[in-house]
Amino acid sequence: MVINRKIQTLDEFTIQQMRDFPQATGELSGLLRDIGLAAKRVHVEVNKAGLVDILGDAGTMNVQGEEVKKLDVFANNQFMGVLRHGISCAGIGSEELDDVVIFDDEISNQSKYVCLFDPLDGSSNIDVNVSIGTIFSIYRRVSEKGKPARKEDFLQPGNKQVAAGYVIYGSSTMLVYATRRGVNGFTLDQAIGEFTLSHPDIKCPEKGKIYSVNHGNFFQYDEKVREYITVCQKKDKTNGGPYTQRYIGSMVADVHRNLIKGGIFMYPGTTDKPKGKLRLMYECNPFAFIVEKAGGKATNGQIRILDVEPTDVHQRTPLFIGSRLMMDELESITMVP
Ligand code: P6P
Repeated sequence: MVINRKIQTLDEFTIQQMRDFPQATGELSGLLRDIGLAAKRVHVEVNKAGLVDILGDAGTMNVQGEEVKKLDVFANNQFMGVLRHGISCAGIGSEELDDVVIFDDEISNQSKYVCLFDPLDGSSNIDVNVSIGTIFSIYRRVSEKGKPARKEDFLQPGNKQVAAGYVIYGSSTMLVYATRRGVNGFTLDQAIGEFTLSHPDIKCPEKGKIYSVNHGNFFQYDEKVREYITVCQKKDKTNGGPYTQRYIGSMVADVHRNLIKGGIFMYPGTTDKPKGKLRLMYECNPFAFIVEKAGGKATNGQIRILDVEPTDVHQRTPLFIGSRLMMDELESITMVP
């Protein structure tokens, strides 16, 4: 009997990856499966969000008599819960947590990895039904296995990431993750309740025609950034200009679109916020890892995002990320002495 192997679930894919690497312990595969499980639970709640008024607003009791939590707190608790009770993670950092949480139990202390999360990025868009997402970053711990994880495990530069990914809760729910072996996308098949491989070996087009930036901050951007944005707007046969401007205001949605179609996303520093708005450790580093593995580039305007030495879990950074040739065009304007 021939088994239909065409539809490969996330679990089957991660197990296949493990079989291809006999020396692998399976911890990373297990960690990714845990994240997939939590993502499915968040998917269910996010898709009910429109009904929250019927079920009761966050902070109230719903019809089942349960306290309705804010969705980003709910998402944080789901990811923290599956990882704390799994066997592959020694602790997490999260946008929703003031400081890192070290799991410090016998099993977790034996784990090789720590994770950083933005559990529900763009959650302010939920009320207007705009796509939102979860972003995650995975590091091998540098502290001694067998003992509790330590703060330095979480403050490693992005070039030390073992894996990174995101979940986009949009027209469909997709989980995209990258390892050193490449970038793969899985779409949630609700008929079987599994993420199934839908976008194998994602490559970011080296050129695109979409630029994403918040024009409302235009006059607060550096002069060279404003010059590049003007280049994007000009008719020019040499670069295919003018480009199309698309800005959803949800990083996961904007960067995912550019990863698939080609494009550049910018959240520059402004006069009010010289470091920009986006967080290095659980927004910019994971996306920089993914986009670089797909053939694109990501900088803070001066250096590779992945080479920034972190000092705080919640530090912010300007971000320029996307198609290689568009990033080169940006740098030809903004990085000249
Ligand atoms: P602005 C959402 O709040 C977020 O953190 C990112 O997802 C998004 O790219 C950015 O902020 C949008 O910020 O200032 O343009 O509204």
